Amino acid sequence: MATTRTQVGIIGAGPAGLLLAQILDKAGISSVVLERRDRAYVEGRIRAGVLEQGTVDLLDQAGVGARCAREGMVHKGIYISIENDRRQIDLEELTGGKHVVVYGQTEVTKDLIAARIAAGGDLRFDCDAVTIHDIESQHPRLTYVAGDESHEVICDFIAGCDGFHGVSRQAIPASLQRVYERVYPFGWLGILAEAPPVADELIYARHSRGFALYSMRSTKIVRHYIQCLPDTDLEDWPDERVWDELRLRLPREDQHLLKTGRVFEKSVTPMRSFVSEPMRFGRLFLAGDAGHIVPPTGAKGLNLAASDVHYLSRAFIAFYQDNASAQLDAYSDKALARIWKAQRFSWWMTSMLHNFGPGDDFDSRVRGAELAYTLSSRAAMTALAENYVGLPF
Ligand code: RFL
Ligand code: PHB
Repeated sequence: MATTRTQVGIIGAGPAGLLLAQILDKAGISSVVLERRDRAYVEGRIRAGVLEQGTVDLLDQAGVGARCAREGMVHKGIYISIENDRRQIDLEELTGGKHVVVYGQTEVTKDLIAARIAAGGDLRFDCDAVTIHDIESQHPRLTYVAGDESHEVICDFIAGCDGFHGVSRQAIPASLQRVYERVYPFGWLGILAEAPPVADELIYARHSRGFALYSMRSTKIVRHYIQCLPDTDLEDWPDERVWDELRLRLPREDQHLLKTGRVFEKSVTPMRSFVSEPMRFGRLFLAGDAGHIVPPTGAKGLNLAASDVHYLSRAFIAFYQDNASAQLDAYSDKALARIWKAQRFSWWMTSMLHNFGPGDDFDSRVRGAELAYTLSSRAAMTALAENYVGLPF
């Protein structure tokens, strides 16, 4: 068995794990990142697209913000459409100058991996059967298998950054865990395609046929989504059918602007809200999707991973620099306070914008009225804008 010693053992090389390793490294704290998949898989995974300013600032502070600053697209507003009629929410005007940046999570991940490798960081791909041991002791351990060899990493702390399907959350005894969950009766069918964006900003569309979102990755690549059934078979959705549906749900004035193009990715994402409390057990700390999931309507998942990492990295730095563990003790409560606000916002956006299907007539009218009210009231629009650009860390 090959043994390594480190200060923080990190499970998962998604944005949470990589960013944590990068920030700790800047503060002189050692870490080992163990990732189940190979590098190409991790770098190819298509996910989020909207970064809050706080996330962009954190990437900057971690020394990985340069490409995002060059290539990221600043979005000063969003459009919301109701049955083909669109309205603008001017984020900058409503929030006193704040905006979001459209820059793919795939690119964030590539930038972080390149930075970890350039810094000589210990980042290990293809780690099978990662297992957590002795989390209630002073020296928890991680074991895993790579090729034919067994490995062991002895740490001071473990950061569980292994996403919703990882092993970290399962290491917390069920009797000490409280889970809050809502599964929605729909998913999103998403495409990436070679086509110009429909509009200058993202369009969130409520429509009787179902929700649609018109997003982008660059001036040449679009990322569009349509609401679908959670068990949708992609075989039933040839590209033409997706484009037709996207056109029908667009604001009237934009319908002639929808350009089709080669679709090079198509997938279905189920929608859920999920929180597991607390986010700490012994010397194990959860961060990102390992502890919580939001439906993507509010664009909050990646940004929450970033705010968790901000709190957790500060707590580790206080521990190693000042021998103070108060911030580690406060981590779970502090992170959860922000997580629940983002949960509320994501649930609210999801409920106002989606079609919940038959048998829901009263609630559907109330949600429609809520959206119409939100768009008619400066106070309500300000609340939406404030949450969309991101609450402070
Ligand atoms: P990740 O990205 O899932 O990374 C976890 C990593 O852990 C690895 N892993 C393991 N490694 C070792 N051993 C094991 N047993 C392991 N099990 C898992 C995995 O391979 C992976 O590399 O979690 P992290 O780092 O917490 O990051 C969270 C974000 O990825 C997620 O919240 C966002 O993608 C959510 N999200 C969005 N967030 C936003 O902020 N803005 C958006 O616009 C946005 N849009 C989206 C989204 C998520 C989507 N999908 C596909 C769920 C749009 C979609 C469609
Ligand atoms: C995306 O571009 O993938 C995206 C944008 C906004 C969202 C969710 C996803 O709310």
